[in-house]
Amino acid sequence: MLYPVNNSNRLSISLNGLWDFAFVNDDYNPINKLENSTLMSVPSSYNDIFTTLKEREYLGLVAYEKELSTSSITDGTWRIRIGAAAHIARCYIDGKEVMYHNGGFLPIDFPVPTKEQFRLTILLDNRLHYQTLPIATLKTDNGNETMDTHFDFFNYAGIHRNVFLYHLPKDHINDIVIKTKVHGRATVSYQIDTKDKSCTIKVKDPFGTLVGKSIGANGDILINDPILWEIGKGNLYTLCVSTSTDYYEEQFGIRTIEIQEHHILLNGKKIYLKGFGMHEDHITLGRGANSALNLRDFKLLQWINANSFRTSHYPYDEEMYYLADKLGILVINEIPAVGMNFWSSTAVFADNVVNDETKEIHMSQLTELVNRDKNHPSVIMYSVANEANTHEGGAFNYFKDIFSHTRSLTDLPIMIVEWVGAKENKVAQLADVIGLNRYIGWYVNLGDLETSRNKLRDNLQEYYDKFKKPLIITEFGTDTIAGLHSIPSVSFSEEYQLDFIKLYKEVFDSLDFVSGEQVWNFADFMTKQGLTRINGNKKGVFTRDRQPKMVAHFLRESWK
Ligand code: BDP
Repeated sequence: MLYPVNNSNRLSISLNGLWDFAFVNDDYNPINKLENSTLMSVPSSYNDIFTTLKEREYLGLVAYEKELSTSSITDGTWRIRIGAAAHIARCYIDGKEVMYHNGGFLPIDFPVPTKEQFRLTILLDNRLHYQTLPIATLKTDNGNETMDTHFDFFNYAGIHRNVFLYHLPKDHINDIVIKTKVHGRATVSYQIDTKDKSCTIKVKDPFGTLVGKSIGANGDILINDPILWEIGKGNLYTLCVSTSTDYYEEQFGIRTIEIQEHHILLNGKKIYLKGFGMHEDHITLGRGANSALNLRDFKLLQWINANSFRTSHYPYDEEMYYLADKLGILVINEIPAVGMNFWSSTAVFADNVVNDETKEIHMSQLTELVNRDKNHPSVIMYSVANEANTHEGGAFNYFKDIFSHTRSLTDLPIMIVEWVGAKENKVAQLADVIGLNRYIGWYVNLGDLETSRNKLRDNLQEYYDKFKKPLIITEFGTDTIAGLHSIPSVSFSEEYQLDFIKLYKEVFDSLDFVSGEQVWNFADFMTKQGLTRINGNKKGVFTRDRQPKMVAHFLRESWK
């Protein structure tokens, strides 16, 4: 489905704001209007709005409710679109279930009736298990249901992204797929999913000048002297589609991505990624989307001279990709396959754990992700998992299918982000690019940066020697308390973060097969309570309120 817009043929109404909200039991049936409700802001996580731990760390179902009317336009179709709601959603119209969705980071889109008045209920379950992404273990402790999340971020829940009630004309355009090739000139191949096979297509260049035209639902348009999409130059073309009943404008960029030996090429030229793994994480809002905060993050990415980020560990709000398109920032787009690792000897890839059913969910979320983001020039590769137990026997068969499914969806390179050593790794040969997370000098050899230097170099070299693929160091960093200074530099101080990152950069600079460095993390972020997490993970180069730590100034200079 296309993103809701307003134009002469389409109407889109924001449903953001205050909704009725309640914590409800597992047997809750929305047949009647929600009782004893409170107000909840949409979009936001509900967790940090409340003042008791019971509500913040609640496990189970919540209900959101709103009265709506769609009788102002009686022809065509009305739909609801929720950018994302965590994690398992059931949507009801006047108490009748109309939509089920498993996947808290991807859109939910469904038709609603044309009616004077109806009640929309969204029932959300924040319980994760082995057949969800991310993975978690549900168990009973002292008679209470509890959940072990095997990932390092707070399990925020709620309606996290924009909600629209939108109207589409009869025989509307369902989808637009755009692919580009560059050969001196550029070929823009398009596919329009519409009944009107004689639709009109126009292409406008980044200045709004008409540069190509065509008729028909599929075709190629040749562009002379294309203005390429480049790092720092978000040159965007627009494909304007008119059918007998509908109109839609979709932006795209002209650029190529290739892997050549151990290099990543953008428009035929070798690139080196500089940037971060990020999180959607803010004070009070939790994982709720907000344009001001999104923009602030991009201003900081530009300030620090970063050219890229990974959507660790889940697909982000669509506005983030739109901003990356506009500003020429490269995105590694990650699916929420995180937590496939129990940090113990218990097998993850096994019958009753991460199994064929999990694989189906994993694949269907990849389909939804590529479908959503296929036309964004900023997306240069997909990451199919973060730190899965790829040394396990069962991991190869699982990921063989995940990779071949992803290849059937996209021509872009596919990455897997690894923690296991090269020797034990049974999966990385399936990838085009390997992401490596390394914490030598932090989780091991803490405080001993000299030993860490050699270990890190050997570690990366082993990866390259075995797989001969481009390597991006997708995570490296230290927990750092803003304002804590120490001479000599010791763990948790701003000096130690600086020394650690300097050392890693020296090692990367000496190895030709390293194609990028993404510091962990862009900003401090909330996690579950834990002995090594003092009010969250403090590996940010920026604080949670987006102010620089000392290392930010060093990165800004060296990424110039
Ligand atoms: C890696 C994870 C990341 C964590 C990070 C850390 O990929 O999600 O936050 O380590 O420990 O294992 O800070």
